[in-house]
Amino acid sequence: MQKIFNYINGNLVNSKENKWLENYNPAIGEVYSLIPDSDNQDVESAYIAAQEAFPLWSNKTIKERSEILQKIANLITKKIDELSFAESVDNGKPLALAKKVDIPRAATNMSFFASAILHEKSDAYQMNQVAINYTLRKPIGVVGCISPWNLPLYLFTWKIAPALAAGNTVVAKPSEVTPMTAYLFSKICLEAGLPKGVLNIVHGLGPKVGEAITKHPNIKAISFTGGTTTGSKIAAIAAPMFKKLSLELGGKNPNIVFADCDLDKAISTSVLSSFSNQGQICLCGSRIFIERKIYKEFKSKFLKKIKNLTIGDPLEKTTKIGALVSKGHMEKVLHHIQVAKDEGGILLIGGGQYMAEGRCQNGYFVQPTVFEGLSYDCATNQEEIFGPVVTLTPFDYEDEVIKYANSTKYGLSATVWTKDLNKANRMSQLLQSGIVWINCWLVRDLRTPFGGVKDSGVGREGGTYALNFFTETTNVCISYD
Ligand code: TXE
Repeated sequence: MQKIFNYINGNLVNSKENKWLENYNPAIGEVYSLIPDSDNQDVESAYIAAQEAFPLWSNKTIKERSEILQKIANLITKKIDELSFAESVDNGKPLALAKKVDIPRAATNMSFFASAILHEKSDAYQMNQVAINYTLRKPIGVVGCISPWNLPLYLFTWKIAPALAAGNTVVAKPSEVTPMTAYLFSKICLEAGLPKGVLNIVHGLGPKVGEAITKHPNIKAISFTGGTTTGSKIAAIAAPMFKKLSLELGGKNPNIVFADCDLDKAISTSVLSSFSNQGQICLCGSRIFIERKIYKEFKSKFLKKIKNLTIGDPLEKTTKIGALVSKGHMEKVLHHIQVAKDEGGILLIGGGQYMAEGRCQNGYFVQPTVFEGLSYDCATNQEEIFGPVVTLTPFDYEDEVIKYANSTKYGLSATVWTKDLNKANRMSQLLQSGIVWINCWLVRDLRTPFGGVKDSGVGREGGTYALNFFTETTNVCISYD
């Protein structure tokens, strides 16, 4: 059985207690590797290594740091086949998706921040005849990065890249459900010559490893992406310790389709925003609100497209819908489908587990599922399902759909389909959302602020926002006389 190791102080090591956790291939429902079941002792070793590496790493020139991070980016690109395959096997996502989105984006995360630091500038404030102020941005020290299972290497590098680029050293924890590409990433760091201790990766369970990172008195900043419940636990521990926190949490995003939109584009993009990565993206638009005039047309064309989606073996080229990440998660999604039925939802397509044949007969597949006839405030339309389940709801007026859209506790992203720019601007003002996409979905410029309002999180990632998060500002005031 293949073993995954922690990456501490430049070495690939087992956990101190020599305990292991099983890692599943969700498309076939079988254990295929073991990961260290680490605990606070391993986090402590990682912390010590990171602390010792901090003076060396933070004192490197920006150019030196940039070059090493760029080397890591190049190696990710060179190993795209190996990494995409590993991501697909570990997570259940279609290999084609991993190769098109996850792994290229992981490389881009590294190269984006490798070059971003070359262009950073600080502020200056003139006080005529009195003084001049300028700001220094200093790395924080040892920081913690905790990432989820839905976009494993993509979100892992999204945190690590700005943390390292800004001169910090890192103790990182990938999801125990999808640890493989983080392990391969540690080998890439060794190959790229990243100095020992600069990045340390501790594998294991959230309540053991994640919590030990959060509680560590000398890890001064935590960047977390994952569930809202976990986010609130982390905030409860970190806030009294005055740690910097960036929390990217859940979503229940509205996808609003007005009658004056480009309907074909709205429909084909809505298929993607509903079911990409089996609906396991925090940005998926799981509540689709359609202006009543075009409701029937949208529904019939949307369902027709969904019928053509190929479900099954993630390694097959034609597969569009792979396996859910775990048995537990599949059961959670199936439970939500039952709740929707109990709430009186009318099932339009899907509605259950998909039983694949052959190699994947024991895999964790769920059919793309669409309901209508549910009220905007029922549990199905309020709770994050994080699977291939969406609802269709008609509306007549702008203020009505704003009420529906803003009714959940979440506020991560929203999509609006209309050709009327004034309407688009009005909606953007009124939507309680960190991100609004007009006539598109998941178009990402890495310089833009990324994050949510309400229970979708605290803080923004991306570009300067991330580099600011991973640094502390000192204002220097120099008197003129
Ligand atoms: O997330 P968790 P899970 C949502 C989605 C999903 C739910 C739970 O609704 O069904 O969250 O998923 C670590 N202290 N999203 O269970 O538990 C954990 O080991 C510190 C939304 O995977 O939040 C993992 O590394 N860390 C989402 C990471 O936190 C802890 C993406 C995320 O795990 C911890 C994924 C603790 N007490 C799930 N407990 C998004 N918004 O992108 C766990 N962890």
